Amino acid sequence: MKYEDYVHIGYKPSKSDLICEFYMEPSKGVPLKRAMGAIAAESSTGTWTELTTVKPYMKKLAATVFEMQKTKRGAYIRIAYPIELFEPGNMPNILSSVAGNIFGMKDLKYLRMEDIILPKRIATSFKGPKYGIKGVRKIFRKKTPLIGTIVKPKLGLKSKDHAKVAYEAWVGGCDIVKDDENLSSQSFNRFSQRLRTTLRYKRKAEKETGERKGYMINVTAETMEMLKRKDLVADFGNEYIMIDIITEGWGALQTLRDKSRSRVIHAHRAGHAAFTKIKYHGIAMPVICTIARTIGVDQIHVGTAVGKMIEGKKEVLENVDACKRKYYNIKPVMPVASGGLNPNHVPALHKIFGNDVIIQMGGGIHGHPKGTRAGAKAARDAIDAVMQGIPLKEYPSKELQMAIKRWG
Ligand code: RUB
Ligand code: CA
Repeated sequence: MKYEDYVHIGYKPSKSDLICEFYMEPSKGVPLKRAMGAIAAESSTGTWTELTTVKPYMKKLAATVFEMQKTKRGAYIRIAYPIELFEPGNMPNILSSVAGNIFGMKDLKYLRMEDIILPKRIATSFKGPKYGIKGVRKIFRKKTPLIGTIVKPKLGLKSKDHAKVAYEAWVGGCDIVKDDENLSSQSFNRFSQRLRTTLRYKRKAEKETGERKGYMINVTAETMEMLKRKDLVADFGNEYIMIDIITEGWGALQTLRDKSRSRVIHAHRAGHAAFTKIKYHGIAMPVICTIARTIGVDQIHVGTAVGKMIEGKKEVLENVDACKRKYYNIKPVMPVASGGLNPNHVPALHKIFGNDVIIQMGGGIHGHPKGTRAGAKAARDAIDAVMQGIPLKEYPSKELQMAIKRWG
């Protein structure tokens, strides 16, 4: 089959097909049909030349470009992939096909995967989230947005000081405290020491506040080491683990989910923008959300629309949709808004996300003029104000008013 033979606009995909949506621009001088066909061919059964080794029974394995919407420079296309092309329960395998070599082909100037729809048999061959939105809510017994913080400075604090910052945040009003994405087991703050000390302070904070508190400790490491850390977290009875899904890799994330029977998995997406940021090339964030959801994370960073990261409201809502849209019996994932946030952002965030969100503030809590505890109180008060329909400026909280003055 030639590249062009993989294009059949109007073809009706079967219910069991895996569907991908791409934006593509052909390179100069390459006909659109050839370029579209190249994507389907190279991500399924084809290559640059016709082969002598093809068997008649393989014909039904070819992917098909079945929809095309031209744009000024290229087209949005949809490709149907027969389910037999993939090994169920093997995400690296699936992505090596549909998000692999095709990004580097000369015939294409740009290619961006916009969406992926896995057929039921493939999607449900993965574990999916154990907790998801409902499960997370149950832990904290709360219906409002949850408030979290990242211990800052992100690197450098010794274990004891890290734990004390966490404690201050919890007693100030945070539900959740998390490690930063690049904190693992550096010499100044070893994993096991941090776990032990921070959990001691967590229990103290729970006792003093009468509330459930969460500690999302970062287990990101080489796979076997990561699993050891996950086990240690379980031995200490902590429900949460956090992982950097992009740098850890999809195979290792699957291993973590498979081996982790009852930890809540928080997914940090550090590095995603290397392929999600450019609008005409790479992989869009909703695809990342869908893959992570399929494998089974319970929470994932989706952008803020109002903070320091690049995504606007439209993109954030697309990410949230991928976390929450109907997806067979796979649970919705709790969206996390994080990056450059402070208490002033809470009303806008609530408008965008509704109640199903974890709002994380790092600098926006530890940068409060009166310190972490006051910063956490300001953040918590901002949530309370919004839930009561009171404008932040009118809410009787000196900590919140200071935060408004500082960043408003
Ligand atoms: C935020 C922070 C996170 C960002 C990453 O700290 O440390 O790593 O959330 O971005 P601060 P994203 O609150 O001080 O900005 O959530 O968009 O992946
Ligand atoms: Ca960070």
